[in-house]
Amino acid sequence: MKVYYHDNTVEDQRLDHDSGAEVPAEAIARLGVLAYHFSGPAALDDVNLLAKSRDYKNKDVITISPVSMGEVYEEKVKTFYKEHLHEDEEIRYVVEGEGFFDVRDVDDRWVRLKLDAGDLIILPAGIYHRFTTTSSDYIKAMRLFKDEPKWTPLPRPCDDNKYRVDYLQSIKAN
Ligand code: KMT
Ligand code: NI
Repeated sequence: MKVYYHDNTVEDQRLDHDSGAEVPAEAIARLGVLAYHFSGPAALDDVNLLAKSRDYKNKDVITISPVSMGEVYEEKVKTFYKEHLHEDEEIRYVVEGEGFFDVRDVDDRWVRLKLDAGDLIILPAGIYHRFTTTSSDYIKAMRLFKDEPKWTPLPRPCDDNKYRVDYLQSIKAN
């Protein structure tokens, strides 16, 4: 997983937007973001174990591409890229293809995580983030969720949201 500061230019969201400044793994961990890589024959078992250990019971697989989505693809990709938070963890495992997750750091800078096949990310509840496909326009991702998924995206600003407040509190000591 490659992690770097976004260059903050607004042209095509699917380009790399690599500012050239890498972000170390510790900095990501301080934001409460967890990153793993599971590949090889036991990869799915490893994903299932992790899901089980965090009490995740359900999953689905989504393919985001012009071929699978047809004409709503462009619209969907724009929606995923709107800054938001969730009141629950967001776990994503990349089965095939690639994608970018952008998360806000403590100074409100965009940190871009490039996920390739085998990469798994856990975004904590309350973190502002967004997602986009890359210029390859293809990702097949597993989405893991608990019994009752609360994946409604709450658009920024929602700074008074309890999960936002709790999240900021939780990373304070880091
Ligand atoms: C999200 O919350 O932005 C998504 O689930 C993106 C699609 S999964 C790669
Ligand atoms: Ni999200």
